[in-house]
Amino acid sequence: MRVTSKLFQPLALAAAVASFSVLTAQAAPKNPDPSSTAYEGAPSAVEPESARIVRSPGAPDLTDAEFEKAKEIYFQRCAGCHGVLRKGATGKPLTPDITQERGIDYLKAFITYGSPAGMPNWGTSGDLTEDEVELMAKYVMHEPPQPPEFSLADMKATWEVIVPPEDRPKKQLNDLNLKNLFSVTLRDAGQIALIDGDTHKIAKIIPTGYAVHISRMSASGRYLFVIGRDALINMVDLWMEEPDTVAKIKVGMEARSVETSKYKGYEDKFAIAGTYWPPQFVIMDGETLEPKKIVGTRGMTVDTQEYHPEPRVAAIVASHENPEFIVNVKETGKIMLVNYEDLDNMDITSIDAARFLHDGGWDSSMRYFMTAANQSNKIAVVDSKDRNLEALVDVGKIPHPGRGANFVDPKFGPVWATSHLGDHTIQLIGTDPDGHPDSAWKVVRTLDGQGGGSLFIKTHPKSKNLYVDTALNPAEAVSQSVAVFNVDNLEGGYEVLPIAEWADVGEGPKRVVQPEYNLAGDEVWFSVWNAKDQKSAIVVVDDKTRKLKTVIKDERLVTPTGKFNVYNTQHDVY
Ligand code: DHE
Repeated sequence: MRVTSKLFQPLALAAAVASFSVLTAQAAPKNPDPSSTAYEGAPSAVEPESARIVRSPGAPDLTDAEFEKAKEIYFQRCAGCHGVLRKGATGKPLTPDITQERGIDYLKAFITYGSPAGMPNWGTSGDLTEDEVELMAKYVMHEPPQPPEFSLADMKATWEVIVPPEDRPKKQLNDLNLKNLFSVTLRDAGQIALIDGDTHKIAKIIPTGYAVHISRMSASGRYLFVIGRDALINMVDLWMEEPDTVAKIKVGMEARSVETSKYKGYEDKFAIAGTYWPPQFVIMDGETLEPKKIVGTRGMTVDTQEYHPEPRVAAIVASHENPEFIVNVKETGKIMLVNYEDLDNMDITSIDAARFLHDGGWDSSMRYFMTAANQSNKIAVVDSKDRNLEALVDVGKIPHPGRGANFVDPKFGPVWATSHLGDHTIQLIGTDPDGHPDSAWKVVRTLDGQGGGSLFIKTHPKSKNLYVDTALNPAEAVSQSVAVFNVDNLEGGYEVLPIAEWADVGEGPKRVVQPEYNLAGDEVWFSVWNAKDQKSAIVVVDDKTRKLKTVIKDERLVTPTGKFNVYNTQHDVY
């Protein structure tokens, strides 16, 4: 096995040897020692790139070029769910012992058609060609290559302060209504669009990391933090005449989460980012992104207490009750309470929850962090005040709440709700142990939604509507519409809003994803997420009438997915 791309430099020799994958040239290797045959091809008249063959026992041979291409596709498309080391998380494990037993035809069919449990239909959607599907089926039968680590020095080498804090504005210099500004992920463009929530016009496009993922706000509402899947963080100053990046840093190879300190006295002081690879998180200066402290997450799993080499960092929230970040460690199923008062004598409390921790958000009191342990079909509830696990609540199949939705159930009082990737239900969990002790930390109600494949659910304190997307449902009619419930009449069922039809963007897969409210809570925005070379849009719905208000269309809106209203994100309103 040999890894040649710049990102994934040659591996630990031991790993290559252990894998028994041998990269050979067609000519005999000049050195028969297996540890070096893993890296060296013998001189040959044949163009080396085309001649090298990657071999793993039991897997179909691949040329070096094929292996490189498959590796690139894997890291772009598959690693997010199945893991860099392919040990599985949101997706199933894909280690050679399993994939070789399944066989090439089974793998090809699975990649082509997907599954109702959330595996995308890479073939029939047109994302991968037939040849690419076959290549990927062969690739996952090989030993996974392991990328290198990423140290403080590596981070510092990428760190850039473009405008130092002393040169930044002392007050807001633009006319934007910042509280109603939206940061919109333009996933495949590697950009965000700042969209004015009052005029529905794009105020600015800012280049960010590759396959940019989420935006989060600093406690003051001045700085916007954006993280790409390539672990590049852009820190945008919204006070500048034209908001722009004032600092950036790459914190690893692959990441999904960024957050900033929100505890009283620590506003805008620290930022934190968690990485999928390497499995670690880093605390940074909140004004410059200078990396201060890296903490690894490798360790034992919560249930079988086995060592896991790749426990990735999923959602991170900033506690309002203590000077802490709450960090979800996906594969070990542990939630870390990371105190940032003293980075040299760091106090980290590890809470045993369940595998595989993914996304989540606060209850309405902002004391309890409600987070999905998705493959365990549970919601873990962390009491951020008493700093312990309050409950583990059994829910439906593969909960995926985003940050969830808080509202008052007419019968059971304050609840937090999640939808599911693996089934059609929406479940409401009581969150008021003092006022409604009988309902607390129990599923008090189960609603039937449109179908599985739901990613996000949303309401607003001023709204009576609960919106549920079904972006990954295999049925077009379902993935292109949303269900909306009246929270005062939950037995009344749901209305379907044909969001993609309203967008009228023409051909394409057009998944409708992630409801997000404006500041006033009277508009809700949906992304109509089409393929990169097709038209996408944002559909704005009047929350009171549930009718179309406007469609934001602009050729710069390439693959919009997440939308983050500045005020709602800053204040955890959902
Ligand atoms: Fe996300 C949040 C991980 C695929 C859009 N996504 C998150 C969070 C994690 C995560 C850990 C929580 C961050 C936090 O709160 O700190 N997402 C992953 C994956 O591992 C996964 C499954 C596969 C991958 O390869 O990345 C994945 N995510 C997607 C998408 O395909 C989505 C739909 C489109 C996109 O832009 O890539 C997507 N993820 C989002 C959005 C949020 C998010 C919009 C934030 C929701 C919010 O309301 O806060």
